[in-house]
Amino acid sequence: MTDKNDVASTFSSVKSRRDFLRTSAVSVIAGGALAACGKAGAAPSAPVSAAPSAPVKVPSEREAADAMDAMHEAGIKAFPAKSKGKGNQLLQPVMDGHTKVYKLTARKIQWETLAGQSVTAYAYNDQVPGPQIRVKEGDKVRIVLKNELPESTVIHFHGLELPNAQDGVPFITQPPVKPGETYTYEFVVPNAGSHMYHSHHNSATQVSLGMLGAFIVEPRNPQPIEHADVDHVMILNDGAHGYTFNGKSFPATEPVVAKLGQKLRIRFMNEGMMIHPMHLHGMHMTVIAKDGWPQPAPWKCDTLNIAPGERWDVIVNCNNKGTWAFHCHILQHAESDHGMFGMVTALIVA
Ligand SMILES: [Cu+2]
Repeated sequence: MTDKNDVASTFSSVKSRRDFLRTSAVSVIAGGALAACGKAGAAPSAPVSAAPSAPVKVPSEREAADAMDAMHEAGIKAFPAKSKGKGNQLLQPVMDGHTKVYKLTARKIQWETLAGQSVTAYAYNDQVPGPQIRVKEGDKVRIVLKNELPESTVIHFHGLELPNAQDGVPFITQPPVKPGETYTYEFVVPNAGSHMYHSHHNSATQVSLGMLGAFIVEPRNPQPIEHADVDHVMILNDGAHGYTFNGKSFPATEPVVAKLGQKLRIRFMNEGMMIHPMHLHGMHMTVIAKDGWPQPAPWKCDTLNIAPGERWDVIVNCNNKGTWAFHCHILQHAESDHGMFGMVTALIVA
């Protein structure tokens, strides 16, 4: 049962949803995501010890419920909210003979995870995630990294089975790329699949701040099951920027959109440091590949755990019309008493 004190404390913790979203990212950095969602962390700017000069009106249970519901509704109504900057944009190569040349500049920028909520980011080409590199098995590629960060960095091509010298690990395969320096990687693209590129230097900080991107290798001979009408890359992160999909937090996350009857391919990639069981409402997912490798037999699920470093490719037959919630099922990553935030988006089948 809820007594009057509980109702009063719930109501007093219900500051604005905007205040909550502003404080939640900071709390995640401090490792206190739970606190951000709970009453203690929701309103750090409101000292509880301040003595009110006027008597406080204790709201009714119904008033408290209405106040909470209004914030939940506001979050949903705001989706998909506009914010500055879009990551994971396809990067077109410059051709040098038969070699595809991709230029990546690492720079410190300000990045919006939500409208009006700027965070410090380390970004490739001013995007979080960095631009999407999409090549074919057997392509010759050259990646030119220019480091404009205030610290050294490198690029590791996560999942690609490269010659050792191109593996991008400081003091194992190469020296760190110092601020102001440029470093070139060059290789023939080996194994197909949904891969990633990211920093492998001071990586808990640098990857958390945005030094990451999708490196997708299309196979020369695709399997019939992987033909899809819509191809959606979803990069999960949970570091300095809070809980994000493709560098954005709900309600600024991008919806996944497909037409009724279409086949949707989702490429989940986890660049964070926590597991995220991704749950889709309304339709199941057919898992076709793990870390770029085709599964011996496709299998079905509606909740798929994506561990740090993993990539999972799934196909969704979009046969159920509607707007379907699509979120991480560690609920503290997705919802609080202030409404949905972080790792939430929707699959819209129209
Ligand atoms: Cu999660």
